[in-house]
Amino acid sequence: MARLDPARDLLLLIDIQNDFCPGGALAVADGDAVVPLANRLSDRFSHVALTQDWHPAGHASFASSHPGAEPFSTIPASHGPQTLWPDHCVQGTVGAAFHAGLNIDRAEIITRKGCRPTLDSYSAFFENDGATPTGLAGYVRDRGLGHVVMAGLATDFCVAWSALDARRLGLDVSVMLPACRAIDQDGSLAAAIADMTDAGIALLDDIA
Ligand code: VGL
Ligand code: ZN
Repeated sequence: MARLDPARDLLLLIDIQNDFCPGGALAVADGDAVVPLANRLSDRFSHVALTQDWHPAGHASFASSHPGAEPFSTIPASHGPQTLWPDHCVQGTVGAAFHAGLNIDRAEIITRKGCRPTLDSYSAFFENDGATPTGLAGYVRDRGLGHVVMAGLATDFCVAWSALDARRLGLDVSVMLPACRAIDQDGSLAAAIADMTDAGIALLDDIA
């Protein structure tokens, strides 16, 4: 496993947006606690990238788009089961904005995802069909980055899916767990931790 090298590694901060913080539409418990840690990491890394969940109104992942469906229920989609969420991170809304305390000034690139009306995207690299690229893999490859260090929201969805895709792309991946918070729905956090461990992702307990 690659050692952390903040001069060469990419820090990828996932979805640190108002809707995933307390008071937001899809609030993650204690989600805003990651902000100071993310800022400390940003100060240290030479390369910083951000993702922003960025859905059009009426997105297919919203329960409100499926008459009679409850948030947090699951429906079949062509690429597998899709969890239905409360409306969140609608393009241009306050909920979709980065947390006001997050230092975004050092970001080299901001990848917006989940922009296609009928396709969700947890991962920073591929939408939920596992095939449609967001473009971030091209950035990582073209910039010659080999190790991605991740933090953000939510551990068990967008962080885990991004980390697993990064491994599939052949990258070394570390996840800074203290700078992540989970939705933890029906054991989803334990499952995500197990999947990341099995994939050879380094789960780090302090941001050293
Ligand atoms: C996320 C559910 C729906 C996340 C985004 O950022 O983890 N989760 N959209
Ligand atoms: Zn979303």
